[in-house]
Amino acid sequence: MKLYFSPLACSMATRISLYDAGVEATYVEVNPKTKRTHDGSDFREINPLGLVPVLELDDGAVLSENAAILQYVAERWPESNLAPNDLLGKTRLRQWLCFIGTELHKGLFLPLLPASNAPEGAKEFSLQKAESRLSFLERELTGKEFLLDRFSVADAYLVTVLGWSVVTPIALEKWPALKAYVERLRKRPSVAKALAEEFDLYQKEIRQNAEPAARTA
Ligand SMILES: N[C@@H](CCC(=O)N[C@@H](CS)C(=O)NCC(=O)O)C(=O)O
Repeated sequence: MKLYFSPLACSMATRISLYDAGVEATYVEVNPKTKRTHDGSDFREINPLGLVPVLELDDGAVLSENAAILQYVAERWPESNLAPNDLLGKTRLRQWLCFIGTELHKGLFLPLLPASNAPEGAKEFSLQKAESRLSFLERELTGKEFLLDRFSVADAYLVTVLGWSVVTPIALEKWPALKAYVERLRKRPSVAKALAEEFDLYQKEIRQNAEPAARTA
């Protein structure tokens, strides 16, 4: 199984989940600027959209989209307890994955990332959503360790996306439960390992692309 990823991108959620589940995989880095892997292959032949994550299974099946891949990992290795088993719990998990993917990842953070080519108006429009989206999340996470009653793939996605705030005008200090959540989750071994590894790769990628900017998400 291969995970196509770019350092510190949303694909880190799958790396965290695989580490948490103790599942072996091959990690194939995609340069977000050139869309090439280390061996020079064009990643767009794997995903024509050029977007990570992509999970390629041993039988050659290619999976894309964070929410789908994360649920695949959780359901393929149920002993990892990365997702609930009951209908309501599964629905709550999907609710969070959709919220993170649409309201936070694409709707809020994407246009604000340094490498985004979103026009100023789009940045301003996104920033206006920060208050409602993050205050909602702040209320949901106050007094809770995780989004659900235990660590799940949704937490792997959320800690990845909230981590991008440092390169945006969003200061998490305004939402103390979110700040504490990120700090707490980053101490989890799977998160700490993924973050340390990808941070190093990210710095190399910046040097390689010769531009001090974060990726376009
Ligand atoms: N809808 C996709 C979006 C994935 C996505 O935005 N990936 C970003 C990294 S966080 C990416 O590959 N960006 C490269 C680009 O936009 O060219 C999903 O949820 O998986």
